[in-house]
Amino acid sequence: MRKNRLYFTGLLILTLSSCTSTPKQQNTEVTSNAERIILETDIGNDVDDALALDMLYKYIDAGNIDLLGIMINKEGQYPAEYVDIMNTWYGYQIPIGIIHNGPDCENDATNYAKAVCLLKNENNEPAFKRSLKGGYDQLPEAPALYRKILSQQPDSSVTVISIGFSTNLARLLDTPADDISPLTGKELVAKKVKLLCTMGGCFNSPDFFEYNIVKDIPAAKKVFTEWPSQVVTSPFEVGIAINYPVASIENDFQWAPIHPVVEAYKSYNEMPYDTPTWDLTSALYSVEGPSYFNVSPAGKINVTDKGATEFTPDTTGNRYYLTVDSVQAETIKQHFVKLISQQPVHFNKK
Ligand SMILES: [Ca+2]
Repeated sequence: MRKNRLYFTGLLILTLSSCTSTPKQQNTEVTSNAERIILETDIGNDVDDALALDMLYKYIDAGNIDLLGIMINKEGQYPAEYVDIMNTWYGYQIPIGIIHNGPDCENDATNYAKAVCLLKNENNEPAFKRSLKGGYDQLPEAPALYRKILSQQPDSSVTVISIGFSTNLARLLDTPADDISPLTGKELVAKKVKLLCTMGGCFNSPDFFEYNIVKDIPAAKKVFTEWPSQVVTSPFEVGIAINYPVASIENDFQWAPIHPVVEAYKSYNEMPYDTPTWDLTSALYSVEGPSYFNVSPAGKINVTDKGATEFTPDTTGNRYYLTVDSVQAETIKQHFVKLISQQPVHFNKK
């Protein structure tokens, strides 16, 4: 397995684009009860980000969420270009924020985002349509886009799903008041965000240093300590207990001549392989709530200098982590397969 999701002490162990109608502005379609979501992702590193993003488009399709923005914390052209492909393929135009001078992760895994972007059809044309006209490095940086989006939302209404590094979130907290908002980043988050749900950490072994934490330890320390809202994290041990089955990838997508998540999956690792659902579990909790999981008592989460995560129960704390038993894991797996293998609302074979 190529995943670099887990570190032990000091050592890494761990167009065919035939589907889309004209991209739509989702805001015209969501219900008033839709959860307001911003995704923070290192898409292009591990393929679970692509699966999690698929889930969010399906939740938009169902009217469950309003996806306000997709913030990327993996640097480079291809993560943003892949998100543009995903937006286009699923028929939505979600604003994209990018990162400059982020953690170095280019060689941590096969960059499936790049692989999908470079795919060609039988006419040697790009296999998937884009909506943007290139210039992916000119997209707004995530902290600025967060400020713009958050300032326009009702108070205590936004959920941030963070399934990558904490870099953008830490930078957001440090932003000063500006023309967009008289509030600092931390004040803006305190006013507008009701929940941060992360995929990160590990609570069943003190010697495990989980990838999302260890790639930017200072940022993770800052976010787990200073982020004003409630924080719920789905740790390493949850996602690795729930494997998305390769049988679904091979059999459940026959309705799509070519699919940007299936192509990502096939390029990420040597087929056939099942894949842990780390990032999917965070998306699930954020949108559908705690019923699929066991939730820890209230407490505090400390990130150590080496990148371990320590939980201390504290009735005055507002940090929580998730666990699952084997029955819950199976139920969640079946739910993921059903959700991800369904056709998008805007899928069009023509
Ligand atoms: Ca991720």
